[in-house]
Amino acid sequence: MKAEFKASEEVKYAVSQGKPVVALESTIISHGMPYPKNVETALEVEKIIRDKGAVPATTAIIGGVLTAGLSKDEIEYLGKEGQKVTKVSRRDIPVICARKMDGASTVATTMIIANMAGIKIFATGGIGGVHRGAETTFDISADLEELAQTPVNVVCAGAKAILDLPLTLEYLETRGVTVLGYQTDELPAFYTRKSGLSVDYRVDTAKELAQLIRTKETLGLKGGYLITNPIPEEYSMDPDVIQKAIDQAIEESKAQGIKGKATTPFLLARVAELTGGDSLASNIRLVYNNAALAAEMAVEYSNLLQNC
Ligand code: PSU
Ligand code: MN
Repeated sequence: MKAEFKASEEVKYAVSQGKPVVALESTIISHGMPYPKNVETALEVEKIIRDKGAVPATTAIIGGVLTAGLSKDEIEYLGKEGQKVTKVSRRDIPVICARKMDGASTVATTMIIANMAGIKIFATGGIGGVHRGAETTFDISADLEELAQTPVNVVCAGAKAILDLPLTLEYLETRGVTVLGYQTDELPAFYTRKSGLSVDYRVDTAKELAQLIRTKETLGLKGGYLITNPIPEEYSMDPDVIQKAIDQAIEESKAQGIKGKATTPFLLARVAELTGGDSLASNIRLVYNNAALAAEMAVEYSNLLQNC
């Protein structure tokens, strides 16, 4: 075992027995939501996963160790520190580990940690993608590259319209990432159920999602699926309200010269402010919804393992 990697006893045992496990990221806690809602949400997500019969494995870098399965105290710490914790994507990992620092895991880093732990399914809110204006800024999230190479399957609510959604889909296609829609033909756009864009394949049951994962594994194909799960109707937002807030946040980020890894956290925080907390409430609900689907998939996936 690598000195820079650790799974909690509970996670290690569950994986070794082929029991259902769901990985969770921590940048959503430290950089994606304000304290204390972030901590409340992270703990509730773990509970939802347990209630469905799976083991949650929230991930982060703690004192230079890539960790799968955080304690309550560690989650509380990351939530309180917020933006002071380093946001760690793939390129940051070796330096943060070597310097024995703490770090919050993005989708890309969570996939890497989950893979080391043997976890196949991961639930989050939204993934990073191709930013608007990427044709000049080259701002494309490392999350997309990770989906192309690391065999962890990510359940999300689509991508926020802070991104260029058509370009994000094009990029995923080029890199061989299959985009699935859970009970939908249309790519969900995070706060809203619709984007006007199509997913690659619609899948109606958690059982079929688990089967698709197994088939990809037996074929020996690299990377994970992106499973998009629309926000429940009752929590979705007015598309005009959210679009206006996003447009304004992007204008402000340009005016203030926000760049690189600061861009996504800046836009997330500004959109939440501009919508007066409404977007945060939706954000929390869609994360719960994704956690529940991921747990159902993990249970189905575990059943497939036991039967073969
Ligand atoms: N999108 C969201 N919420 C988030 C993020 C993205 O709607 O919390 C976070 C995730 O951790 C994601 C990261 O992996 O931002 C992407 O950052 P970047 O665009 O810098 O790769
Ligand atoms: Mn970026």
